Amino acid sequence: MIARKKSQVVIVGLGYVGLPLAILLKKKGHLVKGIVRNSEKAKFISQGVSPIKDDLIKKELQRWPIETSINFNEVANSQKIIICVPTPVKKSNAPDYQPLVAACKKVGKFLKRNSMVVLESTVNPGATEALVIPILERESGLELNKDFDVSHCPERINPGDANWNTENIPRVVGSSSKKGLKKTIAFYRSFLKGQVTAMKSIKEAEAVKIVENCFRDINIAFVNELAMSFSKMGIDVLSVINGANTKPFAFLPHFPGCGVGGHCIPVDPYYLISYARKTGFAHDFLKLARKINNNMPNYTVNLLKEGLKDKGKKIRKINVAVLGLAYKANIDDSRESPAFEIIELLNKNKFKTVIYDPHIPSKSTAGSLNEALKQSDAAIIVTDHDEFKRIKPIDLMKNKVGILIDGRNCLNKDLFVNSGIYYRGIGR
Ligand code: SAJ
Repeated sequence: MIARKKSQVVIVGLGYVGLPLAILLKKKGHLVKGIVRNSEKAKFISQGVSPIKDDLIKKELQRWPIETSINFNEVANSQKIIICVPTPVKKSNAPDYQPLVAACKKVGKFLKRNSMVVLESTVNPGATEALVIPILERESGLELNKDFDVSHCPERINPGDANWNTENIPRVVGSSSKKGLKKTIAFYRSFLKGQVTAMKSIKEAEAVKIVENCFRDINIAFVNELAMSFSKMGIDVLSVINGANTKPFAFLPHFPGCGVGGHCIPVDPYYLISYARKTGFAHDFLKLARKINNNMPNYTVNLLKEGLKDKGKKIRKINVAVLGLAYKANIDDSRESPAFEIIELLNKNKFKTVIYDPHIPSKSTAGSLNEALKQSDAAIIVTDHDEFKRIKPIDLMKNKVGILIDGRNCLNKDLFVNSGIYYRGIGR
């Protein structure tokens, strides 16, 4: 039986979502073309050089290089176009759809009849129908559901996760028509191992992703508030959360920290807040959770100031080692990381900062942990990288670092307190 020639798939945006997706499709025998904004990045990816530091992606891309360019004309040679461009927020926390609008305009220009366009980027409920589809119709002169279909299959990539990946993460799909839904689900099921679930509409698929991440943000805010409250009661919040987690049902542990970073959790709630506002609804609870989480960098710096006061030290001429820039452990992604606000607050308070992140040497001002500690009187752990979890009291004592603020509660408090080091965690 002659194997059916797999049609070409174009992936617009080869970042932490689009690149693993392109590699997987190529591995499964699809003809794949990538489109990016930067010609140098296009050259590297075509040569099998990954712009993403992830070791697995690096290895796989070497084996399956993706032909990539900055031209959208490849859309004209493909019937499947998957859009994976960033959807950040502006300084005002309003959604920034500029990259998405630009991509849709260029896809529309080359869109052909019988095409399937899938949006994987995270957007607020209603955005695909209000923004993406009108641009595609206007630029292509084609008619939705007659000449082309549009679906939303929200990305669920978890950077740095060794267990869940593009191939096995379950997905949901919402489409502009029953025909489009059937086609899109069949396509995704042809290369994914994870379950693909049909939603009743595009809006439902958009809402699923936003709800997943709002759920996480409010639960983190809950434990951050507990941490600030229990700290005044002399209760170790980490021990209480772990105690509550012995309940085998109806409890999902989250952990307090010096802030909530990344391109998803601190961003996605604003998508829902801003869209709901347009429909006349105020998400007070989501806004309060964002306010609590956004205040954690300030709370963390105040713990340091309290420590200095307790030890009778003046703030002036105090050097602080800021350990970690990445928004979560063992990755090199610092988007929306609380580290930047902590550094800004330290500088505003006249502290001098020494920055070290083993995964982001380019933005570090010290070349090693010991070099950072040697120059410092105090240290704040912002990211629980494995290297920092191995810090021992002696590492601080030999460098005369007398104060440790553990912004990720990743060290054994008693070990440091019993060594005479002033230790404060978040809620312990
Ligand atoms: N954080 C806390 N306390 C927690 C969990 C996280 O303070 O209990 C902080 C982290 O330090 C980090 C931020 O929140 O700064 C985000 O952490 P995250 O583990 O949620 O990491 P992300 O942003 O990579 O989240 C992704 C999300 N995946 C997608 O959006 C597709 C999210 O939906 C997943 O729940 C999350 O991975 C996961 O479960 O690891």
